[in-house]
Amino acid sequence: MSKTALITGATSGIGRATAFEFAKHGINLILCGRRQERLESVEKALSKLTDVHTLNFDVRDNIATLNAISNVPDAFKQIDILINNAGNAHGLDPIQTGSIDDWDAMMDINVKGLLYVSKAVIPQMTNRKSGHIINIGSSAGKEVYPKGNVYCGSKHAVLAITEGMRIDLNPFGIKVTAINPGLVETEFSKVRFKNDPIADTVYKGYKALQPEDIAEAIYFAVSRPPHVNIADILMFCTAQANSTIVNKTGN
Ligand code: NDP
Ligand code: 8X3
Repeated sequence: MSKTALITGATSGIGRATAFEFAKHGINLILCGRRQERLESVEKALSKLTDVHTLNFDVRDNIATLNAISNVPDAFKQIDILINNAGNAHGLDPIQTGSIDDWDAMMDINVKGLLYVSKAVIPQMTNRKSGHIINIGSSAGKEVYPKGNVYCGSKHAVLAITEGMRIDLNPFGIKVTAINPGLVETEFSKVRFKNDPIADTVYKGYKALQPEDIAEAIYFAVSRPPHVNIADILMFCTAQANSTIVNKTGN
């Protein structure tokens, strides 16, 4: 029987690429996001390959999250794989001048949103004693960089929560994985810099990771045999050595 995956943030970037990768392998999909027209276009593209259901909710809204996930059609009720991917950086400012709205957005979406979605999905996994949760962390969850303060804090929290999940869900045989990319060319910088043209310079002068590179690593993790759990992957493009060293002397 085909597995079903719920992917948050499936309207763009890493989540969207993961939806395409999973569809190639016949995994049924529950695709989540807030931009309805994007949800519809991904559904249209992928429903030729697999069964797709879309859910439009904001992960910051605990009640909307629980309602949406509880009310999926019967054919999608068993969620085997949860990809907690929705998230962004908002702003890149020193701590002394950072915006409280940006801080709220990052903690509410990247941390609390991940918890709300997990809370809605985990009970059925513990009941069945099976499942796989993949949290999209970041190299920013392993290393703090200048002006990264709260975004890095949110991703450090994602990694701590991932480890906590792996411990608490161990008796239930549930796999828990963190995938931690460095720079990936998505809409991430457009969101971080609020559509300022500076976003266009972030991926210039080198070849950044592409969302499909992360999607392949995610599929690798979910396609291991039952006794293998990929606990943690840190991925950089070749030009990136760590959070602050990127060789931008290419084209
Ligand atoms: P994108 O901006 O391309 O995608 C972000 C996704 O998150 C969108 O689908 C968006 O959907 C969704 N999202 C954002 N806010 C909310 C919300 N409040 N409720 C529901 N969905 C939301 O960025 P990426 O693909 O790059 O980011 C995906 C994840 O990868 C994030 O967790 C990010 O921190 C992480 N990451 C990114 C890296 C990068 O360099 N790009 C590197 C390391 C980690 P919609 O707007 O339709 O709701
Ligand atoms: C995204 C990568 O370096 O912009 O998590 O924080 S970085």
